[in-house]
Amino acid sequence: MLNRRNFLTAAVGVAAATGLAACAKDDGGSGGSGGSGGSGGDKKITLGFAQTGSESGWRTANTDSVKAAAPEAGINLKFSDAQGKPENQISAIRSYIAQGVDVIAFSPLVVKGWDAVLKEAKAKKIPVILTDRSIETSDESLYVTLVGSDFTDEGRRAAKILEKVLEKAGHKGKVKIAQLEGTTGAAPAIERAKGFKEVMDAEHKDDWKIVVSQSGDFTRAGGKQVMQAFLQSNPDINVLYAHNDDMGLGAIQAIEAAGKKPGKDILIVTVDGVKDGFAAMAEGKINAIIECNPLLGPQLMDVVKKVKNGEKVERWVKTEESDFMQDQAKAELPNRKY
Ligand code: GZL
Repeated sequence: MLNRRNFLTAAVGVAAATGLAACAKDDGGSGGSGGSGGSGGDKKITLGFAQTGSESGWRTANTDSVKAAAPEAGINLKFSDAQGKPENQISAIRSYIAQGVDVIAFSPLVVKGWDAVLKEAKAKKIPVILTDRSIETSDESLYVTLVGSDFTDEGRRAAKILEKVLEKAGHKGKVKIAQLEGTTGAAPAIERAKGFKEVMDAEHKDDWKIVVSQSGDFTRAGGKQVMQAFLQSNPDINVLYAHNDDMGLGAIQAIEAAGKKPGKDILIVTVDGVKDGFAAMAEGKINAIIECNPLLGPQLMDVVKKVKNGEKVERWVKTEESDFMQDQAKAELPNRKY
């Protein structure tokens, strides 16, 4: 969600927020965050983390990474699971504010609706870090930084790798694309669709068309259910672009139930790179995967310490990730950590 303009504005925001963190630290005895969470010096930092839920293999790996990295960094972690409900995330953040944690981090389920609760955190001088997903806000000082991927770039990469998949398959004729979108209103869903469309509009105006597009909510069940409907309404689909592996894996079940061959009759590109996605790709059922790294725990803890110590942090700590074609799947599968 951050473009060049936002980035510059945000740099100012960082100064303000970091200043907050710094002055929070300078509060000394009041526990830095204005609560019992821990003042400067050697007292353990307390981090309140509000997770989205457990909707996908990616999310499970992300949760495991955060939970493992906290003790390794000597950080006291309070963790909550919103079970897919933004209102639960807001309640969890309010609870962390009331407990006076030192830092709050969360993966916003959707981009809108966070200003009020983040203003409450700012009023208590508790710095907020976004992990994984970004938000839309008019006040850039409400969070210090985003630790996560560039989803728009992932969408562009998905379209570019689809060009290679079509060439490798010797595809001829029109490309009729079904798109399984992530959770409605979530940054990865908005941005993976946007990046894909950018490339399609610029380079494939005449030969590619997204004939149907709907949210499968990042789950296997959602992907299967929506793909069943796609196949009934658009039986001539020949490409599936799924915003995550889990929806792609659900869609594969629907494609096979319809008597079609996933990876052959319908070429499939997904995003994430979880083990099960690579296993399906090794079986020839997925044609390419755009990696989105969930192992954000260590980076997050490093940023938490810097923010707590009033150090300057980048406005966006981007994660490194690669892209994989089907012929790389077998060799890569043993390396997958999630
Ligand atoms: C992406 C993350 C998305 C994954 C899905 O960073 O927010 O949410 O792509 C997960 O698997 O559910």
